[in-house]
Amino acid sequence: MTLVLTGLEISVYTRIVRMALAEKYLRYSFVEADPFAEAPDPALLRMNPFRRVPVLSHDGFAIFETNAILRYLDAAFPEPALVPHTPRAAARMAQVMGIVDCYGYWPLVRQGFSHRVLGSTTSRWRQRGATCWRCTAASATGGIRCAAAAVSRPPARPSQAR
Ligand SMILES: N[C@@H](CCC(=O)N[C@@H](CS)C(=O)NCC(=O)O)C(=O)O
Repeated sequence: MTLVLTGLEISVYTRIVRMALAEKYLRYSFVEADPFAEAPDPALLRMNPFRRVPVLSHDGFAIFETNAILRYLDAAFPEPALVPHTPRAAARMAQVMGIVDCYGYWPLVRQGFSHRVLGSTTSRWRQRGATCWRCTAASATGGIRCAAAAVSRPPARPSQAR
């Protein structure tokens, strides 16, 4: 059984799938792909024509869209179950996921996190040569990786963020 997760280290959607895989104690390989790169990643494009991460591949079966991946994982690896068993609880879970997906991601991550932590001034934050607010690494890759490390630590107060 082979599970391969293609994603970006700092991607919140990628993180969601990683959390589900961890909850189920599943071993997987992680392949880094940057959906924001100037030149489209051909491997990512082949798996997802919308060029977004994450993509999960299970024994050659590739699936994208985080919600679909989570549903697939829960069906293919039922224990422990991620979806509540009662219809109302399951519906509430789907509702919360929909709210976060539709109304939370863009303002919190793309307009908040990307701009305040990564310092983005363009829609594609790799273009602008990221400078990490924590270590002031100047290279784009270094900055992005440093910011990723910072995500798992207590957040800085807004006034400290660059
Ligand atoms: N609806 C997709 C959204 C995934 C998504 O937006 N991923 C971001 C990274 S967190 C991405 O790939 N963005 C590329 C872009 O916006 O061009 C899902 O649920 O998986």
